[in-house]
Amino acid sequence: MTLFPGMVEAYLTGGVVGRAVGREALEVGTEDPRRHAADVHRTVDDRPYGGGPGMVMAPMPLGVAIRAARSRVAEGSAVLALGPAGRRFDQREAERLAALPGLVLVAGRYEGIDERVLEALVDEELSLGDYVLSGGELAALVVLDAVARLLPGVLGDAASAGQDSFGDGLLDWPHYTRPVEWEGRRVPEVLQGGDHAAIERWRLKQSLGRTWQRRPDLVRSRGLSREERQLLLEFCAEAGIVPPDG
Ligand code: 9D3
Repeated sequence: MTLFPGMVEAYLTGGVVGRAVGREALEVGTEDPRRHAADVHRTVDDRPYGGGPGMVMAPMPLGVAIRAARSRVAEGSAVLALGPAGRRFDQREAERLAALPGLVLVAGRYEGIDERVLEALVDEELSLGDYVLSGGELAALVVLDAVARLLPGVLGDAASAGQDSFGDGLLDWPHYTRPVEWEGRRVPEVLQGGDHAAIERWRLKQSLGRTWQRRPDLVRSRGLSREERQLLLEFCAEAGIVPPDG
């Protein structure tokens, strides 16, 4: 549900989601509330009760558009509104949504959506984080992308969603390709050899170390096995940084 269906449709012509739509692993449509407006000006917004700046998306025609969208998805689908006051969207939420038969994503514009529409027709509100966007469309596309790549048949064999950052609660290890030396910087020696156990150990150590350096919150909430703790201590000793305590 968007006042800018062209923005959403443009995104669907490329990338992983576009290919998934092309291969019919995924079906996406837009519903424009302006098309359900009753007046000659196709009005979708109005001034806020109580005064103040900006405009509010009015219950009519928004409600009709959401119901039209709902009629196009399977029973058991969720209706989600994207807005700055929503719960923070994350990978766990993406996994939960990917298990549903379908989604209606409601992208707000202006100052927001009339509260009664949220109460009556929306199951939950989602935010991307603590920064200000101009509307919900980009947020809806972010949710669509994160959920779509979890669906069977959307990613190729090579890229498995399970291997990604956050799939196991850790950030990626560093990646390198040719040349072996670029502007004086060399690819780590261990990656140039064929010792696959050593490479696996090095990658896990880098993942643990980078996650501890950049996102200690992820390490704390995930916890570490005995072997992971040992690797992280090694990383911290080599990098001269403070290891986690406990
Ligand atoms: C008056 C204060 N603003 C709230 C922080 C008003 C306002 C700002 C931005 C109202 C709507 C919007 C449009 N934003 C979204 O639709 C949005 C959003 C965002 O701004 N940040 C993070 N996630 C999201 S999801 C949708």
